[in-house]
Amino acid sequence: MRDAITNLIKNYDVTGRYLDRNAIDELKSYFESGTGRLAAAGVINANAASIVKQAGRQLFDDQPELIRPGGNAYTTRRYAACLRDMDYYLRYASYALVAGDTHVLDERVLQGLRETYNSLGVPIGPTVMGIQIMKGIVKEQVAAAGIQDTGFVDQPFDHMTRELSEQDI
Ligand SMILES: CCC1=C(C)/C(=C/C2=NC(=C\c3[nH]c(/C=C4\NC(=O)[C@H](C)[C@H]4CC)c(C)c3CCC(=O)O)/C(CCC(=O)O)=C2C)NC1=O
Repeated sequence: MRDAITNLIKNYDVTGRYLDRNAIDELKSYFESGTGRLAAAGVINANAASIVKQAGRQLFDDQPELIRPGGNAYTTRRYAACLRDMDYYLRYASYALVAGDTHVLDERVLQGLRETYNSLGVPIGPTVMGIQIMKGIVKEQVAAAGIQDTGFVDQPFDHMTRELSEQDI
């Protein structure tokens, strides 16, 4: 697992450099967004169950065929598996937000996921929609917690979206 600081130090150490102006600027921006990152983790922790529930409801309202016979989230077991996956995405997004780095997502969530989904017929498009709906909800709640610039919240959700959407070669 990596975070913004260890990642930066590793990059400088590889080439034996002192932390230069760029490094300091990068660290500054990480520390300046620290309050927001902690607020986001707090908001997610306090509301995880309702965020997942609300996002699931919105997703199935938009894509009702998912929960009809023949849909991938049809049957109680698969419906629950779908919401559980959303909960994984949210929890790991909160880790990545605090770390300021998406490495934890690559390592713990995304590795092999597309292959698993393809073999089970879990549709990627609606999964990505669910991730983006959660991003929107978290951003609203972070803004409501008094954080003005919520742009940093996008990073983990957009990273998972990009990596999941990437086409097989
Ligand atoms: C922490 C990292 C981690 C992830 C990400 C993860 C995902 C994951 N989701 C799975 C299944 C599943 N995932 C879904 C999800 C959905 N179906 C839909 O139609 C929706 C679009 C979507 C919800 C948004 C469903 C329905 C299954 C069960 C599929 C089946 O068994 O047929 C499976 C197969 C094994 C199982 O059922 O538990 C894995 C490994 N597991 C992990 O350990």
